[in-house]
Amino acid sequence: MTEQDFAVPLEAPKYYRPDPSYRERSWIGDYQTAYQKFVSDPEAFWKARAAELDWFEPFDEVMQWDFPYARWYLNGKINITYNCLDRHVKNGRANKVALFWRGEEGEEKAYTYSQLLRQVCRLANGLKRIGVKKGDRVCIYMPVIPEQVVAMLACARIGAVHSVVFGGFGVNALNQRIRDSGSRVVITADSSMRRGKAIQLKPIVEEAVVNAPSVETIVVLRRDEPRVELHSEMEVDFEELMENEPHTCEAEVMDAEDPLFLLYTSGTTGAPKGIVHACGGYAVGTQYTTKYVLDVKEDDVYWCTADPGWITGHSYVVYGPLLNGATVFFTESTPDYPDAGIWWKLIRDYGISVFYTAPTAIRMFMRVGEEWPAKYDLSSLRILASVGEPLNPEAFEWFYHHIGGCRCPIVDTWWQTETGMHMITTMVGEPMRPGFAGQPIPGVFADVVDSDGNPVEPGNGGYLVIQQPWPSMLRGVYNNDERYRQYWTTIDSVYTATDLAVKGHDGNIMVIGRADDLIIVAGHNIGTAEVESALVSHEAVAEAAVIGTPDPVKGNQIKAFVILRNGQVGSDRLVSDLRYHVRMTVGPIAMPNEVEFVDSLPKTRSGKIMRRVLRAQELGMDLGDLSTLEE
Ligand code: 6R9
Repeated sequence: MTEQDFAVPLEAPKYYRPDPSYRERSWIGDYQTAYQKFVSDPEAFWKARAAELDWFEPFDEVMQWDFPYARWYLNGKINITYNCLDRHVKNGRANKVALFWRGEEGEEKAYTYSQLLRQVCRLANGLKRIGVKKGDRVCIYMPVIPEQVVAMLACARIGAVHSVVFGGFGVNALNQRIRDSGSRVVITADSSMRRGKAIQLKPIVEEAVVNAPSVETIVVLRRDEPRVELHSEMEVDFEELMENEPHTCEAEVMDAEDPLFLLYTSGTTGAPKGIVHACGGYAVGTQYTTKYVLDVKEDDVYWCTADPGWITGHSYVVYGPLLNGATVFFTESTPDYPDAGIWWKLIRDYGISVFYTAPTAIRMFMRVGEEWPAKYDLSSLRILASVGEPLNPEAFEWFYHHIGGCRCPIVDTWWQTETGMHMITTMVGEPMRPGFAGQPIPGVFADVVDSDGNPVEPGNGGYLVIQQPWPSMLRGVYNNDERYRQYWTTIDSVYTATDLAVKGHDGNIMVIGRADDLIIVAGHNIGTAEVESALVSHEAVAEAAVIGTPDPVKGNQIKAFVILRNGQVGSDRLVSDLRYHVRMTVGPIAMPNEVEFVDSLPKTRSGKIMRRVLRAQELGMDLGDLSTLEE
């Protein structure tokens, strides 16, 4: 980051103001009033939010803070699936559509709340039958299909801790996540569909479980005809597992602090981190934000385009919307297949009213042109939302004009795998400032500070921090307490988000990007370390460093610098081999766009690669402080 990255744009702020009816009809009402009410009594605020859920046993205390460990809703007993399903079935939503799924070729599946509950119970019973117990970890590696959601909920039903791994990851990434979590069961499918082609997942799982001794059973959903064979002793058919199971399964009584799931996120160095979320606080945080930030109402048809394999999918495809009894639309199809009009066609055909997507998708659509959305009537849309990266002003304007018809508010939500729920945004109905995510939501104390933790003056930049615990905060990093403590000790006694941000004079916060070694490619967090270790695992490679370089659509793309082993010669062929190798080990999203062969890499005296130097060189920027450079 250079000085000019920190400058607040000089021109007078430009705001977009939604029609006042948005604020009048929103769940949150006036933002300032709601925020002040929260500040006047944070405990009462979070108590009231928890009261919007059903608890088997009430909690004694809202929060206990034993730095840096927080416990929320002490001794409260809850099951998130009871709140996502049974509660709605009992309260008049039994026949309301919970999930509406559409496949690439137009095939459809709908589950009402009562049907979804039955499916979840049957799979939950099946999992119990093969020995899955409360606290066991279950890895879910599936395409974006209803069974993926059913699998997550079935685990939560019986208190098993799910660890969903994005279906685009390759063998090594999957293996690492299965091993670290000690998963007993892997739930997968034979294949996933992408642009009319079936991508085989099962061979990846077969390879990933070699050398993962914790795995006892692989549950395989068979989609293709003829059905793939289940050869090993370990493999069980998904449908057979559910087949003769009863349609009811008592929801396991979970303590509010019991773990609900693990989700791996790429770290700066070494292995990905298993972020741990707890049952009670996560349920409260996602129910609250889906309702009050995305403003979901009874009649909405809600579509969040994220894969349930990422945190956005966990919180805002699955748990948050179902906790609110919403109708969730989702699809396996990619945004440009069979053509770049597919998403707009889906919005029209299904009457989507709340649409939540990512800047990278918006920029892709900007590039292909507004004639695509112009072909479809998008008047069902009521609210637009964005997540994953900074929503740059150009993308904001395009989204606002061409998708939202200059009518829909855009809710730009800043948050992280670790936060579990939205933290900073512009609430529905409030004036929107393009380029700025907005302000902390009621329930959250956040600020931009310098490295000593002092709030910066408006108009300046620094580190984005959260100053008080919140219910859906991570409870730990699996098997790595030291890493967990770092979040709270990097800057004294506050949670450091590792993002750089600027505080505007109007209180709005502009998030700039990561301060650590993560590259965000098309909204996916890629750890430099993961890609580098994949490259180095290739026989021709001695050393490697990767950096992000700007890409107009994906935000960033990956460039790799590679030192070859003696006797190896760089060639176009080797470049393709290396790209393919990364694709197979980490996954297609991590594939470098460019590979450059070099003789040396800039390093610190302690041997750490100075990626910022590579990046500065690549982008023709000032090299900055080189005092720690080795030579
Ligand atoms: C939810 C999610 C977290 C990182 C985060 C930041 C970036 C997310 C953003 C945003 C600017 C937004 N990020 N939302 N940057 N504006 N609205 O994406 O979680 O995958 O853990 O990524 O994404 O850099 O630190 P996760």
